[in-house]
Amino acid sequence: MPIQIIRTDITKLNCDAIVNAANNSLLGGGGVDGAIHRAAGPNLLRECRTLHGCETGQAKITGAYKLPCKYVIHTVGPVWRGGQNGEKQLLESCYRESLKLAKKYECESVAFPLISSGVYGYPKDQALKVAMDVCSDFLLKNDMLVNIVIFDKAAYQISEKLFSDIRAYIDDHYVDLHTDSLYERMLREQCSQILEMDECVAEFPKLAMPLADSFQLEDNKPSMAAPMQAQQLAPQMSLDEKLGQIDESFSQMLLRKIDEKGMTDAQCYKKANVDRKLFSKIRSNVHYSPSKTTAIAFAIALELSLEETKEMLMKAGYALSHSNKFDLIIEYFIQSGNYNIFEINEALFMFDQSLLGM
Ligand code: AR6
Repeated sequence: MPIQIIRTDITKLNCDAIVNAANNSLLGGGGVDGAIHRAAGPNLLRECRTLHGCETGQAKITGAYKLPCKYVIHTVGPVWRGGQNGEKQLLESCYRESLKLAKKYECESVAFPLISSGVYGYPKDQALKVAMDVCSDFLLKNDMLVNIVIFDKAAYQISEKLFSDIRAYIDDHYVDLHTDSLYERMLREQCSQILEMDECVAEFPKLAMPLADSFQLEDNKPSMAAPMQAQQLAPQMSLDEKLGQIDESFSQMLLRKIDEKGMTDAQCYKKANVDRKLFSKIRSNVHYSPSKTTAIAFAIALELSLEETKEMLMKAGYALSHSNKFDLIIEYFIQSGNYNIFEINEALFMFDQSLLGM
């Protein structure tokens, strides 16, 4: 199952376990710890007293009392002291140990705050990267829905360079749209070719027909590769004939590409941040219509070029346009050869767009 980045108050989440960014005493404090204890009520503190604290990088589990979840996993993140004092390893351990406990208690869903990134001062972008890396690693071998909760977006930034590169890409291509986009140019060129051909047929029908004939196959069916003008000139096909020529579907293309790339199904859907059940539905239904975010997630997992991505999207009935930020961000990442879905999702999140996968 996939990772979701969500912006909410973790105490409101109705998943199997939420993780608390606690301190070594496990006896409560400020930040998310304070919020969890307030929402759970005094019985949580009573149980925490029986645990006799917790080492940094380790985790312990309790009931959730008045919280909507079933369990609270308490973990103690490192205090940031410049990054050269084992902070990263300790923070990784917090996520790993918490996930281990969640698995042991058969949790199907878990939610993490960005541990250490508040009072303990761990830089938020680096804290998020650690969370993403450890959780995605865990999900390669385990099934669980992992929520990473970002509480205060204002304080959280993806790297400034990435942010400004994406910003610049969006700005450049919005300009494109207002002047002369590739799509508009192609459309105009095609229209003028058809117009030219129509005029030609009207004025010199005998000259035009051999050209059209050269694109005919037996039974008067036009070749799929024949240019549009010739298809226009071919005799009308019946609906049955047209349906007989139906193109490869999204699902068929996806499975073909998985084979071509030498991936297993699991490698692909995990890399796409897509749920196993959803993948099975796509696999078993040739005509499955995925959401646009799911279709793009697969294109990213398969590391398709921009052209291939567009082809795959078209099969699901979608396009990438230059008139919305979401599409431009996707295009930016593909053009830069960056197929890290979690980084793409961080960027989409920063620009208030829907995330990939699921
Ligand atoms: N829901 C989700 N995330 C939250 C919430 C919430 N309700 N409240 C805060 N955050 P912090 P730490 C985010 O300071 O850095 C406590 O006093 C917050 O924006 O809670 O690990 C403990 O007792 C930040 O990104 O935890 C320890 O003494 C993240 O949660 C110490 O703080 C973690 O911030 C632990 O410090």
